[in-house]
Amino acid sequence: MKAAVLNAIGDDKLELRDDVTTIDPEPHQVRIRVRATGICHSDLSAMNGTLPALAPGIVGHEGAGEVVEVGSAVTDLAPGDHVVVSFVPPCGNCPACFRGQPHLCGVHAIKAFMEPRFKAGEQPLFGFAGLGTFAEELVVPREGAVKIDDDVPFEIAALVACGVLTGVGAVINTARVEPGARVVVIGCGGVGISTIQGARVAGASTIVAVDPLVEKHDVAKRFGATHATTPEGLQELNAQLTASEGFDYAFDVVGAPVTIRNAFDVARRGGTVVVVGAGRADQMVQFSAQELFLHEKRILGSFYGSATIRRDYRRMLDLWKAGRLDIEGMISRRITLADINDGLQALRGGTLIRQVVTFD
Ligand code: CXF
Ligand code: ZN
Repeated sequence: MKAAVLNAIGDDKLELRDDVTTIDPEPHQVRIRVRATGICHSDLSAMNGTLPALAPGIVGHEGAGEVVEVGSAVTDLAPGDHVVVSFVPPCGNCPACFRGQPHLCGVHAIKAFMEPRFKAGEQPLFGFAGLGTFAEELVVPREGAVKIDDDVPFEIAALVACGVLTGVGAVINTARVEPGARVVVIGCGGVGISTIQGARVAGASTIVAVDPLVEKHDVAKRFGATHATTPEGLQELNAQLTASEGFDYAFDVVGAPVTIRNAFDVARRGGTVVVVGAGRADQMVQFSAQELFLHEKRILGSFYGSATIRRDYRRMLDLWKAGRLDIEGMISRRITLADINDGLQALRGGTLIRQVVTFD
């Protein structure tokens, strides 16, 4: 099959090959034919070493497709089923799953990260985040494939797999934003736009979008932002909209020390700072010992929208069906796998929300 291979961390291009195969599914695994995958910023972060990834391997972690083969122990999925694939398949049987935090389950995710499930000739290939959707097929644990209705377009389902759920989930699951809240969202990529949409769905009264690229400001407003500014203009908007008291909720959707610190600074005393952006392991953010207790701001990490995937994929698709989440509008461009390097380069340019790779 065809796949785009990352030969070494640090490469800025993927190698298109047509001699890649998957392993045969084990009893509890399923083989999926990928029908659509989004190109997420985290794929670039895997390639450039910001996020942990093993090479040679296949990146891509935001996908949907069709089941083509099920392992001998899988009784509740069948060839032909349409599924969203997840980079955190919950095992259902560990402390994180038992306490109701299945998005923090490491059982399948760690195994999948370390265990190559592809080969190019005899060379084993890893899958980024345990997936590797820049390939025509992949093998995942049964818990990592969630059945959806046949009438949902694969490109819509693909975006739900990462960007949409990460952003909307940060608002409704992690932060639990309440109607009337004043919200600021720093960073307007695919996850940032989804965070803005989540805030709109949650009934926020004020949604300020912050991005250095002014081209993004009108885009953010299309998805529900009530105001938009560059980082330099944020203090002035804070003065205008909150009398400088600060926002109830400040979302960092960049993952850089400066943007996390800005989010902290524009949250009100007693407000909530949510770190959604996927930052580097070696970058530090500073807070003074005094400001942490004195201002009683709550700093929450948000991983994968604090999602329970079997509940939340359906919730996202129900909101989309009801016209309350605009997922089509997030698709800036459709390409094929042959153009993946062009797609990655375009994403580095910064102005696109989501590009979707479709497969026939
Ligand atoms: C990432 C987080 C780290 C694993 C892959 C996905 N989240 C969003 O892109
Ligand atoms: Zn992603």
